[in-house]
Amino acid sequence: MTSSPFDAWIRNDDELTSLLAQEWHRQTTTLQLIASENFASPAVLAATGSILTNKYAEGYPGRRYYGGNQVVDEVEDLARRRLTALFGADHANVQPHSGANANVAVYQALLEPGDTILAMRLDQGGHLTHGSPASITSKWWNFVSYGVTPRSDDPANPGELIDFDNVRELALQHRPKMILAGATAYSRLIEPAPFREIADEIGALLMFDSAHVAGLIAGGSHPNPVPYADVVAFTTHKTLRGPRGGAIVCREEHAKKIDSAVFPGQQGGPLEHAIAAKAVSFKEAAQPSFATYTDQIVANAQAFGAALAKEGFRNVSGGTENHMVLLDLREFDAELTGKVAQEVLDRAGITTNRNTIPDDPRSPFITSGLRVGSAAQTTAGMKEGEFETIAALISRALRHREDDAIVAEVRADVAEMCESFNPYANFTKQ
Ligand code: DSN
Repeated sequence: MTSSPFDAWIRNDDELTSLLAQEWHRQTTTLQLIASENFASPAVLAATGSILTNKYAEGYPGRRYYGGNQVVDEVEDLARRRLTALFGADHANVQPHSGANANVAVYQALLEPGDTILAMRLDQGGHLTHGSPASITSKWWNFVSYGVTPRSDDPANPGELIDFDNVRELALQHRPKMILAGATAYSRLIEPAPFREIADEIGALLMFDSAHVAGLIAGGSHPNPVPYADVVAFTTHKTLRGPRGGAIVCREEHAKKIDSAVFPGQQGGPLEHAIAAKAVSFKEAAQPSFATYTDQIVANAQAFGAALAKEGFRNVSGGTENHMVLLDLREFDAELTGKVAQEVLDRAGITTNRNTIPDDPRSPFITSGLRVGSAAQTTAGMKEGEFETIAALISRALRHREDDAIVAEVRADVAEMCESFNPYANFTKQ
C-alpha cells in the first residue's frame, strides 16, 4: 500500500505509518461526500505539522503569559489580518480549537447564564451547540427554537425553508437576547438581512454560525453576513478548506469580550501550528481561483441533487443552493434508513453521513435522511458530469444492497473514478 507523501518523517513507528497509509488509501480511492469535510492543501498540511506546535502562547499577540513569542505573535497577527480582510470584519479571533468552542465562547462573551437564544432546531437543520438537550449549551442558556416551513407537493414552492414568520413570532413572544442564524443540515442560502431586521425589531444581538458556508462566503458564492451580524463564528475546515479548527469575527465593540471568552474563558494555550495553517487557508481563500472553486462547489451540488432526484431520492426543500444535498430516502425506498444507506455506501467506497430530515419519524441514530456534499470532490477536480455518475452509483448500490457482487462492482467503479481525481495530484497541478 502506498503512503501519503506527507508522512515521510514518521520513522520507526510501523504501527502508525501503517494506519496513515491505510487512511491515505481510503481518502484517495473512495469518494468523500461528507458535507463538512474537504481536502486541505499541502501548504495547510505542512503548516499544521510545523514546529509552531512546540510553542506555548497563552494570551494574545503582545500580551502573552510566556516568553519567546516574538515570531508566534507575528504568525497570529498575520492570521488575524488575513481573516479580517477576507470578510471585511473589524476584529478576528483565530484561537478557537473548534466550531463548538467558538460558538460557546460567543454565548459566554455576550450573554449571561439563563439568557434566551433563538436558534434553529437540531432536527430541522440546527447544530448541537444551537441548544440541543445533549449539549452543555442547553444547560447554561435558555434556547427557543425556530424551524422550517412545512413540506409541500407544489414543485414551485416545495417548502422546508427557514420559516421567517415563525422566527419573528418567537422573537416577539420570547424577546431573546440573541438570535442565531446558521445551520448544519440545510441546503438553502441563508439570507442575513431578514434575521437582522427581526433582531433590530426586538433589540437582540445577531450571531451568524457560518461553519458550513464560510468558504462559500469567502469565495463570494453566498452573501457575507459580516455587515449584518454582531458576530460570525465558523469552522475553518469545511468549505473554507483550512485546518481543523474554529474562528470568530465580530464588531469592534464586542472584541474584548470575545477575546476574553476564548482565552481564558474557554481555552488555555492556543494551537499556533493550527493558527499558522488557518493563515495559509485565509490567503488561499482570497485568491480569484477560490471564487471559481466555490462557484463550482455549488454547481456540482445542484447537478448532484438533480441527478439524485432523477434516481428517486427526494431533495429536502426541493434542491440546493450551497454545497450539500439533504436526501429524504423514504420515496426511494420506504424501508431504507439513513443508517443502512450510510453503511451500504461505505461498503461501496462512498463516504456519507446519515442525517435527520425535518420532522423525521426515526431517531437521530437511525434517520430517514442522508446528507451528501460536494466540497471535497470538487477540490479533487470533479465537475457536474462526475457528480451525475456518482448519483447513479449511489442509486445502484442502494437498490442492490443485498447483492454483495453489485456493491463490489460499484466499489470498483468508484476506485477507477478516484484514480483520475486524486486531490493531491490536483493540488500539485494548481
Ligand atoms: N459535525 C459537523 C457537521 O458534520 O456538520 C458540524 O459540527
